[in-house]
Amino acid sequence: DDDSGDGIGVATKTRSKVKRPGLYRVLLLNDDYTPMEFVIAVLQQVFNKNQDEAVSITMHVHNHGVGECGIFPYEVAETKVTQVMDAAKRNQHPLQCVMEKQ
Ligand code: NFA
Repeated sequence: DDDSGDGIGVATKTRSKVKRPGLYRVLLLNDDYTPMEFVIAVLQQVFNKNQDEAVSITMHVHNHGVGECGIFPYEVAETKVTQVMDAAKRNQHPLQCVMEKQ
């Protein structure tokens, strides 16, 4: 920057703008093998859904191929995706969980 105003300075520009994390939608993807009961349990344990909400989301994913579990700041979304993928791997289910910028 030309901070001194002498016309000399590298071409950089500092920004005072605050860095906000942005929101991410966490999605579950359907597959033919993961048991319904496992998906319902994951939705209750990772996404704090009650039984009715968990069943509703599970059936939506089952019938439509994809469904939303929630919308979170980047690091929260990333943690939840990891928790789902780790639980699926531990139990040898092919369940997939992804995040996308809102
Ligand atoms: N389609 C799976 C089955 O019929 C259930 C399922 C629902 C899997 C939602 C993944 C996500 N067992």
